[in-house]
Amino acid sequence: QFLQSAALMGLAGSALSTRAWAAGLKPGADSALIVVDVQNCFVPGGTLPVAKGDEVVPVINRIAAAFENVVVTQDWHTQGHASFASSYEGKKPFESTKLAYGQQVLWPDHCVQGTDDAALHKDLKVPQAQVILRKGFHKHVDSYSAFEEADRKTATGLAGYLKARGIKTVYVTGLATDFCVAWTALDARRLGFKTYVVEDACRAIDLNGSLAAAWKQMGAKGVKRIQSSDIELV
Ligand code: VGL
Ligand code: ZN
Repeated sequence: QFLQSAALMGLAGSALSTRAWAAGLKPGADSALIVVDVQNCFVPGGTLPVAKGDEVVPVINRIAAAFENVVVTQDWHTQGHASFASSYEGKKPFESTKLAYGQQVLWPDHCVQGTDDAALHKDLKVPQAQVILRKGFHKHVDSYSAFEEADRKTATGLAGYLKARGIKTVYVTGLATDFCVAWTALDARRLGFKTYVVEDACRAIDLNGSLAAAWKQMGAKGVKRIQSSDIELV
């Protein structure tokens, strides 16, 4: 009897340890979930739809239960924004151009302030969210990152907010993996936060290999790639 159950436990133990190295992550009071740009513009039917972007919603709703601290972001552009192809003669969406602060991908008009397109997805359920941070509202500067605008000078204030709240670890989710999620995660790491990206709680645009490049860069900079099943739900 004893030997039999010991053998069973051994088997179960090794099966578990080979299955998920990161399993059992327990976000505490010093962790925050960052929900990036889960807005109508970025799901099918929106102005800059990310393939299967709506699929992140149930995953985020499920893991949010494990977090006391939640930050939600919204891409929040002016009309005629510098990131819109329509702002330039002869430019088409998904081309790029050189702006004062560097190379800028040009997008279809999207997430214009106050429009239904810029509203959060109606099924996103994170009632405990404490801050909704809007970004990209300076007409001449884009902001993929929730921490710092594309000029790499203008802070959004999120790092100060999180540090003042005692947050040490962030879990980044949302849209799109290879743009706003990746830039947010890279800045979080650079600014001293332990940083996880929850892969199945994100979907990507994948423009000219941007998804593989984003994972490569995040890996090199110490951003950890996890799955929602690695987080212990209470
Ligand atoms: C995003 C492109 C343009 C994003 C925002 O949320 O990833 N991508 N604006
Ligand atoms: Zn944008």
